[in-house]
Amino acid sequence: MDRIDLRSDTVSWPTPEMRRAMAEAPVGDDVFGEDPTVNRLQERAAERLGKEAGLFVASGTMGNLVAVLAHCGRGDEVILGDRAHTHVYEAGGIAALGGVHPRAVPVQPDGTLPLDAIRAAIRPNDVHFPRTRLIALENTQGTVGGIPVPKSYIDAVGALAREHGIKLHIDGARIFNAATALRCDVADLVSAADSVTFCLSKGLCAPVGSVLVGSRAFIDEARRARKIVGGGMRQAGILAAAGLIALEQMTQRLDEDHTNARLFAEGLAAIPSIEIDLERVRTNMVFFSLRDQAGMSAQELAERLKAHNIWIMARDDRSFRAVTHYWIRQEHIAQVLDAIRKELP
Ligand code: TLP
Repeated sequence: MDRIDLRSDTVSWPTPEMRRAMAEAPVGDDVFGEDPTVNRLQERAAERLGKEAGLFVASGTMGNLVAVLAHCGRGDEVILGDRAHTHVYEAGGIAALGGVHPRAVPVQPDGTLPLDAIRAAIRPNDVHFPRTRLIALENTQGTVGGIPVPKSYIDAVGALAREHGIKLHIDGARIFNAATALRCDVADLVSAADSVTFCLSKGLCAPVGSVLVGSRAFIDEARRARKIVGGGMRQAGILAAAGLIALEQMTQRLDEDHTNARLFAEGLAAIPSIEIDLERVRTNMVFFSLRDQAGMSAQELAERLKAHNIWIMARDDRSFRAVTHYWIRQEHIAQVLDAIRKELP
């Protein structure tokens, strides 16, 4: 990449190997189900996550949207986190396009939704209420710092959902980061979920795309929902070819991103005008903030760092989120720390 870009892992460029695979990918018409590369990606993704079938979609947002459309009808309700990506950053798509009512429960600092709060939010069968059809979790939970949510919790939510005849969806945009940090098998981690979306285009470096996995019957429904939102693509094997490398190879190296995030966090902790909780750096995200003595706003520091060819995202006046990925190497971390030390008192 041509800059040190820590704003997100979504900024990561495809690798040279991906570009080659894209150029050479066998293709067909995927709306006819005839693209061999898309079909292979979908099969491999389903296998890897321990589900029956997969569906290649244009983005994480589309994966979550078609999952909700496939699980719920108009007027149904989904219980989800008040700081979940689907609730906050997906333009209200589930309500706008699906007529699905969101019931938000507070996300805890550990990325979970309290079980009691979920239980209390499940509607009784009463004509006054929407029907609770779905619980949606996020793993890793981005807004609280990329915190991985453990299998024991997901299993407990799964049991609660089953008890009430409700489905469980996981927005696993960074599920491989979660599995890496928790040192567990990804299929085992999501075994209680009926459906999972994961992104190929974040830390896994593919240029475009996510995969939604679940039962064969669910994926058939999701395919219809994808068509409705205009997500039926044609020779999408060009994109899926990069996705296969993302899935097979890039999922194996995420530890490196987590190590770099930790290195960065430890370096920041040694700078007096920076406040950071090292305990909360668990995957590839580093949340930190400026103390008063920094004498400048987060936006101002972000602006100054651009002169060092470093891009970083201010969350508000004081705080930042930095995200490591394939294109951020150990030497870049040292450069960024140097630049911050130069700019801060
Ligand atoms: N997240 C982006 C921004 O939209 C905030 C980022 O930079 O982190 N689920 C989760 C947990 C996500 O973090 C994101 C993207 C999505 C879904 C949506 O994925 P895309 O951008 O592919 O629609």
